[in-house]
Amino acid sequence: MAGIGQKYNTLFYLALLGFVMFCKAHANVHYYDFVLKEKNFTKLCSTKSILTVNDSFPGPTIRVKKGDIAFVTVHNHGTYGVTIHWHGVREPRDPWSDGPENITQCPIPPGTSFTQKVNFTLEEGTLWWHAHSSWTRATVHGAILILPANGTSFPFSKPDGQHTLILGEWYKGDVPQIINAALQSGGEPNVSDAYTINGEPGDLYNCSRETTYRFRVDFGKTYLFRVINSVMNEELYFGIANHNLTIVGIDASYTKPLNTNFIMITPGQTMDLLVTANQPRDHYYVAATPFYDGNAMFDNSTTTAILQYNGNYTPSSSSPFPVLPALNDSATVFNFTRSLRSLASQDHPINVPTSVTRRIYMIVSMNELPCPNSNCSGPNGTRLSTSLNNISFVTPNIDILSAYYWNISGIFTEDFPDNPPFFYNFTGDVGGSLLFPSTGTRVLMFDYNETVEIVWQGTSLVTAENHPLHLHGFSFYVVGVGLGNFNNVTDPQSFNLVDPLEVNTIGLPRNGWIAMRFVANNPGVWFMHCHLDRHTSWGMDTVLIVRDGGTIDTSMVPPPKYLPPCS
Ligand SMILES: *[C@@H]1O[C@H](CO)[C@@H](O)[C@H](O)[C@H]1NC(C)=O
Ligand SMILES: *[C@@H]1O[C@H](CO)[C@@H](O)[C@H](O)[C@H]1NC(C)=O
Ligand SMILES: *[C@@H]1O[C@H](CO)[C@@H](O)[C@H](O)[C@H]1NC(C)=O
Ligand SMILES: *[C@@H]1O[C@H](CO)[C@@H](O)[C@H](O)[C@H]1NC(C)=O
Ligand SMILES: *[C@@H]1O[C@H](CO)[C@@H](O)[C@H](O)[C@H]1NC(C)=O
Ligand SMILES: *[C@@H]1O[C@H](CO)[C@@H](O)[C@H](O)[C@H]1NC(C)=O
Ligand SMILES: *[C@@H]1O[C@H](CO)[C@@H](O)[C@H](O)[C@H]1NC(C)=O
Ligand SMILES: *[C@@H]1O[C@H](CO)[C@@H](O)[C@H](O)[C@H]1NC(C)=O
Ligand SMILES: *[C@@H]1O[C@H](CO)[C@@H](O)[C@H](O)[C@H]1NC(C)=O
Ligand SMILES: *[C@@H]1O[C@H](CO)[C@@H](O)[C@H](O)[C@H]1NC(C)=O
Ligand SMILES: *[C@@H]1O[C@H](CO)[C@@H](O)[C@H](O)[C@H]1NC(C)=O
Ligand SMILES: *[C@@H]1O[C@H](CO)[C@@H](O)[C@H](O)[C@H]1NC(C)=O
Ligand SMILES: [Cu+2]
Repeated sequence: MAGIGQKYNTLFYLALLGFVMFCKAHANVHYYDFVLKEKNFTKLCSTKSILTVNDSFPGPTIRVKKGDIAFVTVHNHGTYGVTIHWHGVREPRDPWSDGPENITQCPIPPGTSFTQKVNFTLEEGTLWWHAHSSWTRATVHGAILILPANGTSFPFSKPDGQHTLILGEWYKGDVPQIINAALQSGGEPNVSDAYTINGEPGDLYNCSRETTYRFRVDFGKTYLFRVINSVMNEELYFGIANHNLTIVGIDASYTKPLNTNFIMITPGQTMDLLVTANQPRDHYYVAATPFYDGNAMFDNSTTTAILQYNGNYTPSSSSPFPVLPALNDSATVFNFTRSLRSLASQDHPINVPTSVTRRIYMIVSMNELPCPNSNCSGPNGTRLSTSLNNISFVTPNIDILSAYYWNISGIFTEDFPDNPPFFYNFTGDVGGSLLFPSTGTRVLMFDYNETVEIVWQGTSLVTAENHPLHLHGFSFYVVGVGLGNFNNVTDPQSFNLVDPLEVNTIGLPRNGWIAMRFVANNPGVWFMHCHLDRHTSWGMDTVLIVRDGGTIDTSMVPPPKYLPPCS
């Protein structure tokens, strides 16, 4: 008997070993070192030192396959503390590696290093990484390309080539100083001096013609363009002259192909586009310019690159330019957002919750805070502010994750409300005392596995405008989008539960609403915020805490041995 038992034991362990090796074979591990340091760049006729990763702007690309793991060690050779975030990577059960400053970790002090584990099990497509401290992400960001796992392929014909296209911007001033000055004055921060494509402003600005970025293509071939909007404060239109764009993925989730001649991409979003080089051999402008429907200050310039066909020919004396919608064409953008659908195929199924156990209605507002002597630079001498459910978020000095894990009291309260404190005509002609929010560090608590619906409702306080809302730790389904006030009886009747878009960031229409759903099955501490950084800085943020589910597989992993200290 013992012999048979031993034999079975041996077989069992051999099978287990085989299984472990099989798993190992399918999870490649990558190691990256990111060296944060200052580097001088000359753009727009002047030289300026910016914080970079490895001297490059944009920073290095992370290239993995679905199922891989990356360990990234950030070495801070700069002069102030910084954190890095893996935007759109859900990091199952592991908020310790997510990165937002004082939400999941304190900043990495100069002269020290911190290693984060990035788990690419759930996403496939294009994402990006960026600093998540003050406004350092303006120069500290790069692409993440997650290719299909071995033995699988794109849900479309394999493209002949790929191009990564990062929309960024250039500030002549020092970026952290710009937001610090605005927070002191209470007014608006200075806007950028140029937008950029892969770090280059293009030839519509002074002193940048020679360095304009060129995407080279062969006639007849089809390219996958992976577009990332890393801009701080503006949503952008993007197009390529005389060429159609076919959207096939957004935020590392495949979509039904949508043929269009422009896209509107918000800060935080990524879009994968197929472009066929089917036009006469020539040079064609690639351009991005803002979509803005509010009334704050913004950078109203246009960045360009060139789509350049290979071959021997004389290019036209003036290259064709893309036709993009008007600056404030909210109606066209609304239609665009509504036209996007997830692929929802057998190979790429969706899993949208059909019943909801937790309904949250959240108003998204611009606000004002009173200023002593009414001499701040905001409207009527106030200080500009923002809020979610009328609470302007106050960032603590100890990260919320540590405070939650080690039961440190006095850092946050677990009472972010599921509804606005009072109802009014959110999109009406409102003002007065409604302009002034409360302040606090109040978080939303969830039990493991709750099925959640959040309706984000824009308001017209101070200035109504589109807000790109972003959630860490999850992707969510956009089941409804509309204008005016959300009607909780009639609007749910037209929700799309068949093929809703699955994203991590979505533009909430000006004076409109978005209904989104997800399952709270990722235990941890997750930041939710507007991806316009001035709004984040003013308090358009909150935190979701998902409690452990009672088993190891449904609980947060333990903290790493070393975490950057809070001071
Ligand atoms: C995928 O295939 C490549 C090339 O054959 C190999 O180097 C790699 O280890 C494989 N990756 C996984 C995760 O199996
Ligand atoms: C960054 O630079 C360091 C030191 O020069 C190097 O070891 C590392 O491989 C570089 N990282 C990337 C992602 O290129
Ligand atoms: C950038 O250039 C300035 C002026 O030329 C110089 O003082 C500074 O040391 C340089 N900084 C770096 C990081 O190279
Ligand atoms: C990555 O996430 C998957 C899915 O949750 C999990 O099974 C796996 O253990 C994680 N890998 C690592 C190295 O943490
Ligand atoms: C763009 O798409 C439209 C509509 O499908 C089509 O008629 C047109 O030929 C396409 N243009 C190019 C340049 O492919
Ligand atoms: C933005 O620039 C365009 C031209 O590039 C101009 O027509 C428009 O009036 C400007 N809009 C604002 C609000 O400055
Ligand atoms: C709405 O978007 C769809 C898909 O892009 C497009 O075909 C249609 O022309 C748009 N309609 C309007 C009124 O813009
Ligand atoms: C984060 O906390 C540190 C102290 O641990 C503090 O110096 C820093 O200003 C805080 N950051 C923010 C954005 O509040
Ligand atoms: C809310 O205000 C808007 C704009 O003034 C108005 O069109 C709408 O009728 C109002 N809605 C209600 C329910 O009063
Ligand atoms: C979470 O929900 C899934 C799907 O309904 C279910 O299979 C699982 O058992 C639930 N887990 C817990 C811990 O409740
Ligand atoms: C500024 O004050 C005026 C007069 O009290 C008021 O009508 C207006 O709504 C205020 N505007 C803002 C944006 O606070
Ligand atoms: C529906 O909205 C009304 C206000 O318009 C609110 O009083 C009511 O509580 C809401 N019902 C639900 C189920 O959220
Ligand atoms: Cu916003």
